[in-house]
Amino acid sequence: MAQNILRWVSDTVDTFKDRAKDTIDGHLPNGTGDPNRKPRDIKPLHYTDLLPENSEGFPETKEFLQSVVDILYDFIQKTFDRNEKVIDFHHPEELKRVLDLYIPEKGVTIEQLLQDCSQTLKYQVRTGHPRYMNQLSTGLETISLAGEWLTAAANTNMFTYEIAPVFILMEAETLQKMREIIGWRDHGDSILCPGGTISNLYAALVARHKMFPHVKAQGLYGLPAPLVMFTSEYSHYSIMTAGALIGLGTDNVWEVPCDKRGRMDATKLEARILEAKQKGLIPFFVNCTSGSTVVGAYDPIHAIADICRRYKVWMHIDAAWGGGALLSPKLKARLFAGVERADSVTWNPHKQMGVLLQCSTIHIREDGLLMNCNKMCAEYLFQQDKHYDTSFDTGDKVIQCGRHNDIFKLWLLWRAKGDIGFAHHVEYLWDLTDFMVQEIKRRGDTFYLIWEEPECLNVCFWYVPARLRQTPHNHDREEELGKLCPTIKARMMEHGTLMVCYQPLRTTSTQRPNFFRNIINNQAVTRDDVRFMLDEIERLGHDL
Ligand code: ABU
Repeated sequence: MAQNILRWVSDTVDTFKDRAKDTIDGHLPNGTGDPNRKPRDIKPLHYTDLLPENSEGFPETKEFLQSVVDILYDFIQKTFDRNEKVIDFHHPEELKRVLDLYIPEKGVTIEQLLQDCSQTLKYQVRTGHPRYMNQLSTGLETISLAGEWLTAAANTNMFTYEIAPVFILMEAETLQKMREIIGWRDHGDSILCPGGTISNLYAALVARHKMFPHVKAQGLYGLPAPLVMFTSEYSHYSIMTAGALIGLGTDNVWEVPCDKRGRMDATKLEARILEAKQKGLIPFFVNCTSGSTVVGAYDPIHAIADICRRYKVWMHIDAAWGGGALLSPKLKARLFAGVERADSVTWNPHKQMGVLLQCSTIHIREDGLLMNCNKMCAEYLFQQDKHYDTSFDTGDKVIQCGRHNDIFKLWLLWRAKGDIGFAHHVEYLWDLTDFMVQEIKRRGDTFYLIWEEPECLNVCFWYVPARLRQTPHNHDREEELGKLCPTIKARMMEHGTLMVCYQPLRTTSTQRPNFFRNIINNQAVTRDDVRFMLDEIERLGHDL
């Protein structure tokens, strides 16, 4: 018995030795099966029949992925088809009944998985549809989509050159180009982030590190006085988030009133900075918004930069939304004069540049700050004695460890369009927005434009039903018009024909009830779509 066991162990060891030798010699395992073999019917198969579980399963794996891609093609085709709905809306409880979300004990078949993929896209909002104008990120750029597919297949992490050599170089090249557009030719540092909120958080972290580097080790305990940040009342809430996350508290993020067009009032900024100083607080950070989320306003860069310089305060520009205008020389001159004076800039290619989600960047004027602020020198990952130039390892600049590859879909789209194509891309959006404004004006008292000359792609308005058209425009009328927005929006979604966002705008100095904010940020949108959108709102709201 003991001898049998010994022989079995010895035979098994020999087998493994042979396999190891064959593998080294390149004989075994035998690749991924015969790629020319006709695949079996994949419907009844399971994941165990595909790679990586089945090393001979390449033909079936390919067949499965082809079937998924066919489902994606169908979704893409419907996305751009104006006869198809933007959304097949169901309330959550109803949708739960329609979908099969249960995760079973025993895995389902490939056929079921393909059905799951179809069902998932059937009920997904078509955010690339020319009648989807709901959010700041809309559209479906084909080239960027291809980039995202490739990225998923490469499935790498962006922390070291060691495991993402091509993508790391691509990222460095593209971010340098973006800094050059900002106006920082030979200096600065940047990184791709998981969204504008995180980009803005980096700005606040780095600004504080520049002023009080010892906070990194000692926390807030060593500060001589509380720090204060300033931002316009219409800025994005992520500045508040940054204040909370870096330990200042939202009470120490001071809002600055805006002028009638929604731009930060620079005189009031200065007054607020002086007020903070008088109270013994330390002003350290001003956020200047370029393209505010609801209004689409561009704060006055030069005026704010002068004040920041005077009081030695870090100047950040949140151009997460409005940054696309940097790509058009004429829009840049109009909206971004002085951008190079900023200490940091957030710019989200997943917004006006149409890059697939997510793709956000933060740019810092002073090189080395990002690294010094965030590095933790984890030796298991960022070994300094690697055989290549480790300055290409970006992972220690960031506050996350694992970082998604967001560069390829941006780089590929920029390669496709070139600078000229991107200038046309953003100018087309501005032209179409201008057309929308003219079209609203042409329709007389059917619509009420809140900002008559939008600076960005945000068009804010009310639909005015016949019964209110002769009423003088005052607070009561605005309240009444505001009440109609949720009903019209609900009808848009139930009919599935259109999606436009609505919201109130309430700050210390503004009390505006609900109104529509339309965003044209999709190359598929045409003048006819703009006309359709206004006609459709009239149709959906005429009886209210
Ligand atoms: N991060 C701001 C996005 C808001 C919007 O799409 O409306």
